[in-house]
Amino acid sequence: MLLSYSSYAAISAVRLKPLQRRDHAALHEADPAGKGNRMILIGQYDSPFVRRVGIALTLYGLPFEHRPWSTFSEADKIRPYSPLVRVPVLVLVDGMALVDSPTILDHLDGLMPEACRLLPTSGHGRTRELRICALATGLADKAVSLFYEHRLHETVSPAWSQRCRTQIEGTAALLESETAKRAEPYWHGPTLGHADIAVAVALRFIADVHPGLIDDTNHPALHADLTRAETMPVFRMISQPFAPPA
Ligand SMILES: N[C@@H](CCC(=O)N[C@@H](CS)C(=O)NCC(=O)O)C(=O)O
Repeated sequence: MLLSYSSYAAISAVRLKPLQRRDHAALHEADPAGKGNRMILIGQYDSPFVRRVGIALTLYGLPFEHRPWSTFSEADKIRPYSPLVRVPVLVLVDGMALVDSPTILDHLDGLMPEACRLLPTSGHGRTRELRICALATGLADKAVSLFYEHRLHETVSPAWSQRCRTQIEGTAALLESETAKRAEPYWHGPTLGHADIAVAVALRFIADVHPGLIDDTNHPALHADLTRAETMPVFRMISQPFAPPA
């Protein structure tokens, strides 16, 4: 999928200051036909890891081409870019292929002026947000692991399955208690940041893949954050119903 510049501009305008919007327009002017100079994001948006990268690219207004390849049925297309055959993969304009969502986001943050980054550049605020990102991506990792256990193993291990469930429930409880205590509207302060995105995409993935595992009534603060995120244009645009591997 190739998104038009106007789609990016409309969405990124929500959070970028006027000077930064002009910078993005200039970036587009340099490549008006959209040929070359465009990063490629590999992976489907039903993956919480791919989705958080797609959302960040869109909020940053960075033009990219999306190749929604499946890690199972289209593994041969992904392998030349990454022998790990995991997504996301972000192919940079010089051809270097980055893997692992935190590494990819670190690179994208570095392309942006400090004032509009989705993560503080230093200090306690950065550590606090990175901790939430790590808890949220850990939650998503365990949810993926639990899914594969049931989908791909002929004999499911009850011990592993229960271990994943306990890890998911415990981490959700921790995130709920910290979210309920949070003084500001987002982990990033007054605006959305990487931690908010990471939590929302993990919760949405778990709701789709393991319905009822994180029950809304026992996690009202997380549920409110997820509902707010999923109504934002960028979350609606960078989204895909869960498609189990064929
Ligand atoms: N730590 C990685 C996790 C990526 C990941 O687990 N991706 C899954 C899709 S949700 C995948 O590619 N699975 C295929 C496999 O592991 O072989 C990240 O943050 O990017």
